[in-house]
Amino acid sequence: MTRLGFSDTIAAIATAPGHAGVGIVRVSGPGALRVADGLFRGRGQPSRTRGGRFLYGEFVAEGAERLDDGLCLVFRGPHSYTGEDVAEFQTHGSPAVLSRLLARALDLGARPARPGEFTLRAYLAGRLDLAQAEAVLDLVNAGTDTARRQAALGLSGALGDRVDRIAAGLTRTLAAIQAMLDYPEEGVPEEERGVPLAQAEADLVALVATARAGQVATRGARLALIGRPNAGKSSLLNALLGYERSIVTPIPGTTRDYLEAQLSLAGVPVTLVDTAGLRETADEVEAAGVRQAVSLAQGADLVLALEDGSLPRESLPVDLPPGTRVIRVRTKADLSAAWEDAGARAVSAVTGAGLPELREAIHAALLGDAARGEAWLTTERQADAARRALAHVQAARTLPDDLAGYELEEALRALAELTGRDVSEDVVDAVFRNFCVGK
Ligand SMILES: Nc1nc2c(ncn2[C@@H]2O[C@H](COP(=O)(O)OP(=O)(O)OP(=O)(O)O)[C@@H](O)[C@H]2O)c(=O)[nH]1
Ligand SMILES: [Mg+2]
Repeated sequence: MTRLGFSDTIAAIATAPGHAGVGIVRVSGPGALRVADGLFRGRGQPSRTRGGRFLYGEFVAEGAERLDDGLCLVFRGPHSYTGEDVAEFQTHGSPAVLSRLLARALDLGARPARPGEFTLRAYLAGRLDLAQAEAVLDLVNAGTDTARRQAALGLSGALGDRVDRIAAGLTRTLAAIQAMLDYPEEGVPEEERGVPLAQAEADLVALVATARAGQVATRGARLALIGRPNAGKSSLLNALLGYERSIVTPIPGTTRDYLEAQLSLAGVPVTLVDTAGLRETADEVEAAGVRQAVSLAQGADLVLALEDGSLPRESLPVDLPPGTRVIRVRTKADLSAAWEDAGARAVSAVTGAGLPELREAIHAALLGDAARGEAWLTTERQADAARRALAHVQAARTLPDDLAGYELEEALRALAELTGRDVSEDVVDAVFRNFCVGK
């Protein structure tokens, strides 16, 4: 990495745009405390204050114009978020005050920070690994408790630890293989190769399985309700939401345009999508709705396939891509059942019977493979690296020692990418591009 040892000092408004009780301008870099000296007047001088302290006083612009009063927090590198000297100015949360304060900091020699640049500096200073930096972003964006919990785990370094444990096992096996390459007639003993590699494979399979849950927890899931006309899709959507969002009538073909509604299912943000009933139709408008329904189902994280339980069963006229997760639902369970199927959950939108179980089944289908309390993969970048590591370990298990050694080196490289110890600048840039300015 070529960007270590920054000579420039960066500044940004760290709080969200708009009016609030408190607003924060953050400055980091070798000149941070000099900038603070230039715009803060209080009982002490920031550059003469010990790290981890705060001063009360006022912020002044050029010509000694008083902008606001507030706090100046002083952090000294390496004991700061970025690892550099950092000053944070807490004022009243007024966009007018904050923009003047930032302008003054720039006058005094700071430059505007790019998105995520504070966290980038923390990463480059070795204070966070790349997975932790991504967890910072996940935490900032967390809208639900599940997302917050996973981000906090990621930020604690739990994901890096989990990956490091796997890497440590692979490294030991690689060392054993390399030590034996000079004595090929002996071969690496099973307990130093076969056994640990089987363990590493199992650990990686479990890790890869968390990717789906991690992405669902942080970004939410799309859940499409499909079925024939009058199957009860709109009624079930309303029942899950607890209010009348979608129009329900006894006329088949009521829903045409699809419709979305947000729901939090035990801390997971879910977008429910109600769709037009699937059938052959000469009505051009309805046919367009049916085409949309099929593509919505194909793009959903989970499909609820509804069939009317009060009528003879007919198969669903739709092909879903292999691997699509489907929960089958037998609707109208308050009426006498025309068919039974252990694979379909009986639900009544009228009485609410079966709804709690359906909610649980949805939650389990979305998060099922990942255990609570463990660090999950939360970005596609992480998932991709973990999948590649798994493929190399699987290859290594089947190959002779010399070739297995090569595969293990590749697996270790993929794991190092996951935690960001071995990544190109492009990857790092791509990660931090998603951040907001000031973080
Ligand atoms: N008894 C009973 N009737 C239901 C239930 N769910 C839906 N219905 C009735 O079934 C009819 C169709 O319900 P909708 O929710 O509009 O069905 P849909 O699948 O959205 O239909 P389209 O939008 O036309 O595709 C309405 O008359 C509902 O009152 C249920 O659980 N029990
Ligand atoms: Mg409908």
